[in-house]
Amino acid sequence: MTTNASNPPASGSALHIALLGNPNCGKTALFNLMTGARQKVANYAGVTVERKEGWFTTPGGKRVRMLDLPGAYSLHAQSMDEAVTRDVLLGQRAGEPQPELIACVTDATHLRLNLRLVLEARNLGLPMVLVLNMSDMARKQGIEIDEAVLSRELGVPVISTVAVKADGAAQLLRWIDTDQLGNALPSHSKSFAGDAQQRVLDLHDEVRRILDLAVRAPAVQLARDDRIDAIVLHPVWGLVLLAVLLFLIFQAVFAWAAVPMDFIDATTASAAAWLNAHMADGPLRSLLADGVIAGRAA
Ligand SMILES: Nc1nc2c(ncn2[C@@H]2O[C@H](COP(=O)(O)OP(=O)(O)OP(=O)(O)O)[C@@H](O)[C@H]2O)c(=O)[nH]1
Ligand SMILES: [Mg+2]
Repeated sequence: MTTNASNPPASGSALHIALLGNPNCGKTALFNLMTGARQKVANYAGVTVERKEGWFTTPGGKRVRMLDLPGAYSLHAQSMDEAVTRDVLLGQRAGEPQPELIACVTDATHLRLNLRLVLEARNLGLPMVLVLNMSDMARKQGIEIDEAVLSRELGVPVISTVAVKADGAAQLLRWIDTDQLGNALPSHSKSFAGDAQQRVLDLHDEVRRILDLAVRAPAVQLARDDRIDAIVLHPVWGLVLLAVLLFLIFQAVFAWAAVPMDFIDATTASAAAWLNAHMADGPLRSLLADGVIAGRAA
């Protein structure tokens, strides 16, 4: 599908921004808010992953091309969506220019989860701004984020947005108008090497350190997050939990699904039998019993 309100500006004549972020943090809402109807939606070549590009001119007259990247939890890709996102950011996807600025969008009410991707993205060495989206929800929940401290600790500019409010991207637009890309080059970074488990633990420690300095959340939420982290990140209990979840998924697909399947089989068989008993033989009965009912059951 293609929506088109005018033609996109030629590559090179506009600032090329990519929206990166965890699934559900509000990237598409922000993308829609900023680009309006000036969008082109297609698939990335050779994969069934949606590619959304849009364009707009800022109040200060800067032309922008914006890419709404598929949601990702990590740049160490586990899914096709994450692989596309990683490749675009690295400039390794054919026909796709490397973005000039990453707008790393986070759900401000779930920074503990969202900052892991931010820390990974910072290591790419591209200009980057951290977007604290859902800042309305964070305020309502009593979460106080010190943007200056967060910016100092991450080494990138920090901007708040509310993607579901008409002027919710005003701060981001102002930043694009007034700031230089050079100011968004991460002033420092930290690499997270080692095996997957060590990397997750190191990321978790760094996120915790930064949040301790920059965020004050109601004690109840912190205690709850700590309890969850203590279990899912535990070297033994985390693996046990994963095994239990995989077992439950397996059971749901292969055992529990038999109950509704048997029910559907029995219902359709009795409906077909009822039709056979109550309708005169002929093409209509065959159509209903062998076509419509049997077809619904298949
Ligand atoms: N209150 C509030 N809701 C928001 C905000 N931004 C997004 N939402 C809502 O959050 C939900 C998820 O937003 P999306 O834009 O679909 O999230 P996404 O990051 O594109 O998700 P994926 O495409 O799955 O990666 C939607 O219901 C939005 O309306 C915000 O700033 N404040
Ligand atoms: Mg989206």
